[in-house]
Amino acid sequence: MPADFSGKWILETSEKFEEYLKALNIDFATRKIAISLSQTKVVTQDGDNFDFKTLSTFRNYELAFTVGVVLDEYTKGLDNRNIKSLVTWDKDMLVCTQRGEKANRGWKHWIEDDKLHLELTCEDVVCHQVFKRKE
Ligand code: 1AG
Repeated sequence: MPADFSGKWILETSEKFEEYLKALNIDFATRKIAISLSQTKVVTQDGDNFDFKTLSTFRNYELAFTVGVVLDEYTKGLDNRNIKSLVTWDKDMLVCTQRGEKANRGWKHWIEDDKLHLELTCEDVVCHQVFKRKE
């Protein structure tokens, strides 16, 4: 059975998020808002087709992708960059490489003990977020 990411997840812990935002050149004021937010992930999964919605009171972000298919992603409302994203499986982990202006950019999602983990990487910064199931 492949990992099941679907459901509603709420942010529980976030490490190095502000450093990650800095690496993306997000300005001071926006960073202060962003780090104070509660984030919810709403994930739907149908085989290798995924839809990740990241919701907050400030901004929302949606990413729909198919594993193994390169996607032109525009990070609207985040750092507003155009990137080429490719998500692949590494065992039960979703691994995304985001090619563009920023070096070493990408993310990983995995499930461990019924928690959703997200590692966001940009340059030499790795941010680690953990989400717990909502209701
Ligand atoms: C992502 O996750 C990132 C989703 O692709 C959003 C999480 C963090 C924000 C990243 C960059 C922030 C840039 C500017 C800050 C402004 C607003 C913050 C709003 C945060 C809620 C949207 C990978 C995966 C699929 O879950 O998307």
